[in-house]
Amino acid sequence: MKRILVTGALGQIGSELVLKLRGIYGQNNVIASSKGNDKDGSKDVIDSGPFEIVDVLDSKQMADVVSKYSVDTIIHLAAILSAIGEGNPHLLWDVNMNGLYNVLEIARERKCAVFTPSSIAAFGPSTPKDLTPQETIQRPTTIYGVSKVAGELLCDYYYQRFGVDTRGLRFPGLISYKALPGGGTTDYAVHIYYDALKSKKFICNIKKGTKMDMMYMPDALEAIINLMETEPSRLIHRNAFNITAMSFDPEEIYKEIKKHIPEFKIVYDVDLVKQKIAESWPNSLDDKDARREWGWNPKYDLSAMTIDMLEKLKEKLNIK
Ligand code: AKB
Repeated sequence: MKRILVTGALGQIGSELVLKLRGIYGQNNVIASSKGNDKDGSKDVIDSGPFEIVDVLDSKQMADVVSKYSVDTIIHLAAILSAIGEGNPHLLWDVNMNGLYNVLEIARERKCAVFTPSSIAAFGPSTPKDLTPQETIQRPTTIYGVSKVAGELLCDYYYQRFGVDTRGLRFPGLISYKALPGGGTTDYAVHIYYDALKSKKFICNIKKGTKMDMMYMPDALEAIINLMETEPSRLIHRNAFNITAMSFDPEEIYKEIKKHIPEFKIVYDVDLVKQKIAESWPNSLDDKDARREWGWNPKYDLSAMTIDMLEKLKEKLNIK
């Protein structure tokens, strides 16, 4: 990776990834792009290096930016998440599939490498739930999951048919303090930290006992960079590596936060759409292929993440 274009650069992952990439590859070698420039917390991304307005559905606009900066790698993060997608499946299909198709076509023409996130959503109710294998049944029941499976296959196809260097990871729920997640099912695991600090009470929209895989953002950023820097001959599962760092249900994260904020309370008001999605996903993934093929090794478990999240959020929210 020498000249990197990041789409969706003001989102939950992008707003942290761009700054990290600029620190490693040089400020002017990482081009942040987004459909708009008015998201909270986006100032440091926009001010610290090149920023371009790019709608991933406008292939000419994207191709112009790729040639203007001689981009060799596209990290394609612009996408709609699971819960929002169930509210507007047509929009999700358009953005997630046509956006990816445009990225792959530009990558084919201009010989770029491509990173695309997949998700635990690529699995469904008939997938083995515990230690879900790398290769197993994938029959998702959400439009987001359908787009993720199709995306994994499309990226494999572009590698096999056209030699595009496509790579990807099946991310679990990502927890971070900089930008809020944008409408996923796992978002509760971010909001719980904000509410623990702000009001000491959290209304949880996912049922007790519903386990999902999760990861702290610093590990997710390392994963993207390590995967993209791996010698290609080592990669067997290019576009769909299972990765996880922890698996918990709402009670477990609540109890972990309560160790630091004893007066913290949780109540449940389950969102039926999100609950159905959560129940269709695995409890925990088996990520041994990622560990073997490119050295995946997360640093944060639930306890280490909670200490760091509370410390960083207190600073951000100016809470003593
Ligand atoms: C979501 O909940 O939709 C995402 C994901 C697991 O892909 N965080």
